[in-house]
Amino acid sequence: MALHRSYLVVFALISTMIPVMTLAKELVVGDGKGWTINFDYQAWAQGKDFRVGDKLVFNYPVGAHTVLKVNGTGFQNCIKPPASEALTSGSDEIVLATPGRKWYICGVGTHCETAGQKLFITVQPQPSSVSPAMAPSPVQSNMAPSPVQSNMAVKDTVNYQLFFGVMVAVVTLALAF
Ligand SMILES: [Cu+2]
Repeated sequence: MALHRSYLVVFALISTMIPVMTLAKELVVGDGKGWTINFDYQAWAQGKDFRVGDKLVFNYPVGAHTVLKVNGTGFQNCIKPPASEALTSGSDEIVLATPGRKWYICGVGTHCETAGQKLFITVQPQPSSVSPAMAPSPVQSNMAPSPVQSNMAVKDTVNYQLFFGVMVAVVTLALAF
């Protein structure tokens, strides 16, 4: 009986963790076009949900382009940081570690200036990974999404997924005890 209960607890914890883990996405910049010239990266970024923990992937033929992280001024005026800072692998992965605005440009030739090879995104904070096992009261006392999502102004399916995971965990815990 005690064993049965601990299985339920473990299941509750896992069902909370799975949606949190699947929240991290891999975003291939430019999709099939990759990181290239004469592509509208602002249009590509439009409407996409960039979250802390997500990964950007820049795909391009080695030597054809580079990836440079710059600030807003660098983005506006295509100011290249030292070449030593460039990513050059042809399949560069950048994990979005902090929320806020991020700017990337190509450092080759005048790709940034004349061919629009620049990307600007705004990274949203990762939804707080509230564990109902650790803090059951705010989730159970109020079934509205607000206690879990109070610091987010988002209504995307990912958050519903997280909320669903929390609900499953709460119900499972309720059955266990
Ligand atoms: Cu380039």
